[in-house]
Amino acid sequence: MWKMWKMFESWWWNTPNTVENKPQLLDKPWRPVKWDTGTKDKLKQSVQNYVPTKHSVPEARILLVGAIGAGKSSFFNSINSVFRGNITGQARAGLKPVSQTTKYRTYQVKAGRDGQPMAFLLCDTMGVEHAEYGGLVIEDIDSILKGHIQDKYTFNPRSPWKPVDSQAKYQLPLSERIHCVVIVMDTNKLKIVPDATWVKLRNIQHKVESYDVPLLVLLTQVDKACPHVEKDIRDVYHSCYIQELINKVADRLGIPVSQVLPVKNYSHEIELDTCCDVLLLTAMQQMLNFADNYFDNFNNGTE
Ligand SMILES: Nc1nc2c(ncn2[C@@H]2O[C@H](COP(=O)(O)OP(=O)(O)OP(=O)(O)O)[C@@H](O)[C@H]2O)c(=O)[nH]1
Ligand SMILES: [Mg+2]
Repeated sequence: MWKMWKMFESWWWNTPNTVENKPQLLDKPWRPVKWDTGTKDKLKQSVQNYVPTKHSVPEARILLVGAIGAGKSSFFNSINSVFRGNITGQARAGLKPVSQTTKYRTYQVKAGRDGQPMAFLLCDTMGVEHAEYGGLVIEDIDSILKGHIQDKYTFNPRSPWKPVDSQAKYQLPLSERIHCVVIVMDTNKLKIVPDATWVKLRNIQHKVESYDVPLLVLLTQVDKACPHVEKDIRDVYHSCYIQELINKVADRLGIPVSQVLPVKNYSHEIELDTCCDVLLLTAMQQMLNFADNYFDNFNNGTE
């Protein structure tokens, strides 16, 4: 039975529904987006004005997790770039056989070069690997979610963070815990994610759900996944292929399609692009909305 299921799963992933396997374009986008500077400015302002709905929490903590090279660090760099007004590279990004990011980083983003830090942190992690003792391990995810792991902590997959006795007894305040988790996935590699990595991602998902923390999926590198989108990012919601991948990821993780957000991070560019910014800011806005949904659970006087 298990073997048959695996065969079906492999067929399902590898068979595009598109005619002659060529990515086709829909006449009407399945998610309407306005790609003008007015939309970008409105989104920017909204993210800039964001204040968590829970007064005891000064900033929403958004955790980025996912396989090596998925684009976690690049997403922070991209959001930082949008607000800085030029391309930035504070977080080291790049493709390596092992995770480029080895430290836990809780990045602030300022509203402009000389602006104030905004009311959210993007928490970047080491990549998840398929090898049993490689990459970010579930024990460390648990400690991050609870707020125990501090900025600049160096991950050691063979020796996850351990609380000292007094730390184990007490729950940290809501402000120090994670308020929204984002699984970052490279759109191009979805079909070749090893089973062992899927198992790890599902374990992370179950852990996150067990703490009632909202979960989103960020599909990066959509530019490389579809030639139409590579030519014009505005075709992202016209591309049948991207739509199909989004549906499949949502299905596979058992989450609504609305919780899967495609983006193109800045990678080789030296200038910002309004359309890329619109997608990036829409994703950022959704992360903050979801963090607020988490705070809603505590608004009856608890915490
Ligand atoms: N074309 C394109 N390249 C991207 C995009 N996002 C990331 N990249 C590239 O993909 C590579 C990996 O990106 P990173 O941001 O380092 O990925 P990561 O998830 O932080 O990886 P680890 O820290 O190793 O786990 C880099 O070379 C990026 O420039 C994207 O949306 N489009
Ligand atoms: Mg990284």
